[in-house]
Amino acid sequence: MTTPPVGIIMGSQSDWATMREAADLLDELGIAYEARIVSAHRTPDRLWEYGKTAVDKGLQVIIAGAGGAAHLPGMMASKTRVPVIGVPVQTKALSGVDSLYSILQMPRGFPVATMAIGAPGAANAALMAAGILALQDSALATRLDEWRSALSASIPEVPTDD
Ligand code: RP5
Repeated sequence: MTTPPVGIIMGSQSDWATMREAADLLDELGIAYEARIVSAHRTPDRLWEYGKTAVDKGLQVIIAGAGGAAHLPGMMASKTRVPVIGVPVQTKALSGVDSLYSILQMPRGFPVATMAIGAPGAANAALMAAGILALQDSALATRLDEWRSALSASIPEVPTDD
């Protein structure tokens, strides 16, 4: 079985409601992915194994979502040179600001491309992954350009009262 180019990983089943936004957008753009629960705190060995094998498996982008003390994206970035896009999942206690700060402020040397908090961030993570893959895939580049044009075309120029 060949590995898809994108890995979507998340700290918990509870993150899937958010991370599905990324999966749905990858589906829309015709990009294959795998989705896995890989927790930095609860399954550290799984995290280590996923990061250790990412390059050899052929993953090209990893989208990592987590909430709270969200160490998953940063730890994954420390374990593989595959680009990691971080999605701060919105938490109840601190509205996702905890997740955002946990993911965003990486030390020099191990970057995580950090998206917005919650569902918009997950969707943008998919679009960011698509942009990276489109550099080497002209058919995908065309699909992404069309997707962006359709979004622009859907925005009305004049506001209405309803
Ligand atoms: C993090 O803790 C997960 O990424 C999740 O966002 C948060 C809460 O997890 P659950 O208690 O819902 O499993 O590790």
